[in-house]
Amino acid sequence: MANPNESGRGEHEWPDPAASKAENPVIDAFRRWGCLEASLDPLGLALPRPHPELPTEGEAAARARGWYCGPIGVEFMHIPDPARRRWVQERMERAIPPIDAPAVLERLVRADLFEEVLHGRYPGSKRFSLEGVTGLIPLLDEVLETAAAHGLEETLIGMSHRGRLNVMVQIVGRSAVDVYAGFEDPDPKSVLGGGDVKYHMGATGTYRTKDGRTLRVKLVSNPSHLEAVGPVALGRTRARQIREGEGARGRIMPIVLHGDAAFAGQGITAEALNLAELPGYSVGGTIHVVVNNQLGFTTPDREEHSSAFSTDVAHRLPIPIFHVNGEDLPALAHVARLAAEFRYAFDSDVVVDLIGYRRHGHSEVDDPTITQPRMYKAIAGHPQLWKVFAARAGLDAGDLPARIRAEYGHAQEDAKRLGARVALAQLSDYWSGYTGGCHNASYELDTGVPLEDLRATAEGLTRWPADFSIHPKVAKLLEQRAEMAAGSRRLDYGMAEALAFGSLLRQGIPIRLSGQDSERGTFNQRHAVLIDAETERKYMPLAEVGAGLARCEIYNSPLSEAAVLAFEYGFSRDYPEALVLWEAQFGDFANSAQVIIDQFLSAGEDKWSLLSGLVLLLPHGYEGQGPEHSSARVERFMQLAGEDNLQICQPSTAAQYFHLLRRQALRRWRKPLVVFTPKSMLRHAGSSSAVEELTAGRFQTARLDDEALPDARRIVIGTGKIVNELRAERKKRGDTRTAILGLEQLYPFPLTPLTAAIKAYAGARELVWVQEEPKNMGAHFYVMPRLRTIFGSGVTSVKRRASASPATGSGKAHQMEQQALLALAFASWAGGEPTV
Ligand SMILES: Cc1ncc(C[n+]2csc(CCOP(=O)(O)OP(=O)(O)O)c2C)c(N)n1
Repeated sequence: MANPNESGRGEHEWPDPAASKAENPVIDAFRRWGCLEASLDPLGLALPRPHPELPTEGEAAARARGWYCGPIGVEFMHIPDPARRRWVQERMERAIPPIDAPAVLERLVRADLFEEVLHGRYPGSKRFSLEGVTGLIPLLDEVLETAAAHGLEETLIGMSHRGRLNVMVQIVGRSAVDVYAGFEDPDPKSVLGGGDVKYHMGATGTYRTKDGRTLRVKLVSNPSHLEAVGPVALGRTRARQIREGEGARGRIMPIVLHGDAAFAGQGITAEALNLAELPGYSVGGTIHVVVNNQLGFTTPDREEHSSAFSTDVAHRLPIPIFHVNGEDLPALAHVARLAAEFRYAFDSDVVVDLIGYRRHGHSEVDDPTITQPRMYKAIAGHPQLWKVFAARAGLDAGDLPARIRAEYGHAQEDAKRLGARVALAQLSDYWSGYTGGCHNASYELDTGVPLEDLRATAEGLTRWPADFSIHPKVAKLLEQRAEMAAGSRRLDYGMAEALAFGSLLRQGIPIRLSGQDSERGTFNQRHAVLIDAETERKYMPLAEVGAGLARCEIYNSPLSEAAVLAFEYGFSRDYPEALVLWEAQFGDFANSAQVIIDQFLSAGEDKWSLLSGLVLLLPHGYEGQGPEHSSARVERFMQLAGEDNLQICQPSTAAQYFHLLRRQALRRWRKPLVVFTPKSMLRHAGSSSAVEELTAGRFQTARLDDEALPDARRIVIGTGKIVNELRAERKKRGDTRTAILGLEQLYPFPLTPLTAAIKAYAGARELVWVQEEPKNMGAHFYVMPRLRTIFGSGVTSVKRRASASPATGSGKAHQMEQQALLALAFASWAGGEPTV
């Protein structure tokens, strides 16, 4: 069931205070600063940074230097919990264990030669080679082996371009033939205008541990926008863990790989790290690996971050950060083991900074000697990692390289003959009942709920436990909600939403909603989670609306948009049966998550054939609250609309909102739904509904006029709040010649019902589109040609004049504009296009 009481930050036990007492100050200094003098750069170009507090003389210093300034540098003294610090310390202050050198050598040969064969066979192709950091493969091997020993059964990997193809083969378990086939680019006609480049595609497969266990591996589809995929992987993991139930955090673990420049530079990294310990988002710890080649395209790391390491952003968490020389294989394996052990010991994130170099240019078509001549001179004389390792370990690779080179060579020839694209990712079974593609009328269904069920739901929604001290204002609100269900008061949006959620939970459909202040609701409208007035204990009425309910999770999110929306998108990807919603505080703030909207929600199906039924609740409407609290940027969503990729709706009544939410959950068509939600209209009489409107019917994509106006000469069409304002204005004017229609679904455009609604007014000579937004915003550009198709030349529009900013900052100016807008909407004029 919902878990508002789940423990979060600040609940750690610190069992042994004695462990934090001051020890030998010399050793302590190395624990704190030793990483700065560690020997981390395989090229030997990045000099250690001598620290004044690190003594150079003495037995204790020599011992501590051996532990903390060798091939591993660790940052852990910022962790407040002495038990965690001691855990790291104990494992650092001993010798690095030996490794199975022949086995590691084979893995390195495979990783290096996979790239070498690609380089030879597809010269000039971009592949974002792993060479220089091929130690990543044995590192991941060790993480997976260690985690498997702790019960891991599945991992979800989020990563960008660097080494992705190599990881697909060595870790995800896809065949080299499948991956090389991407370079052949066969059957281009099948992906005209769609698909994605090969180093962004997702993949699923199986990893085999040395003792014969198999792990499911899911490599998450990734857009070019660096770091965006990390929180998507976390949301997917959380969904998979919930599906699996008890103990699943041990069985399913995410691994997120980062580039050094991107980890330091992208804001979403900080947002995503911040999710680690929050009850609504935690996944029992993520293994982060920074695949650090000391460069970001042409830019050296000293120009990428102000801090000594690219990983400093991770200091925000009480977790260890291990830096390791990427060519020291025993050290690398040790760090990988420690990372996985730490995750399992403390349910915690952990960061490994794997430091290597980049053998070629950023992509293989780029010449790096132009910008890093010194570094690339060193790289030119630096052998591949497998050769370095074989020499150091005193191993003779024998015919292994020749065999593996031949193996990959044959794979490439097979790929050439294949002549077809290979689907590297398979959807999980739970997607089998759902469909994407273009809309089909057969997907539609009635979404009403019998009155008895609504009343039973409402009963659960409006009571609270005997020992719960309810805030008097909330008690009053719940009383009013009870009246709404009883039929003695009209329903508002808050109750319509609660009844939609409650009725779905009773039907076995899980709900997950997160957003800033979403438990109470920014506009004091939701009250999905009640707070005890004495103890601040949380109580969620939705969890009490019946027996055997589906799971309900409603969370206040942290004050982030990009990572939280990415997380919820990820969650929706692995929970198609659930209604998953993300709410922006005000619609404008969704801007901060635009990458996720563009790259995943809008384009995910086109690029990767992946569906999502995520709902975005975006408060929208012009109410004199200023430029950043007015517009959810309708225009941006309209511009993204194509191939029925999204649903974009603005329900203007409580009942419409109820049916829209239920439609989203009950249909088998899974498409993201963008809902422009009201603010002042939340409790407005004009948008209220009778409870009976919830008992039958479905969401109306075009809202008809409540008044019969058979002689209407004009039709005014709008969407959202303005429709209610137009109706009030019509009443004030005693106008009987103007019919008012609401466009409740902007996309997919409801051509058939809207045409029927318009054609019903046979005497209408004018059709006027009215919007609150300026001419260059809102749905104007999108709607006008469509209305002309239906109505012909008599279509005009009323809107604010084109503007650089969405709205005025003055409440009074807003009122003047709004009055002018309504006046123009009712002024009969022909041809011109007045603006306010
Ligand atoms: C948000 C974003 N900005 C810019 C780019 C263009 N870009 C692609 S890779 C790259 C360099 C990334 O460096 P790093 O994170 O260190 O990874 P590396 O390629 O070195 O492995 C850049 C700037 C991008 N893909 N995404």
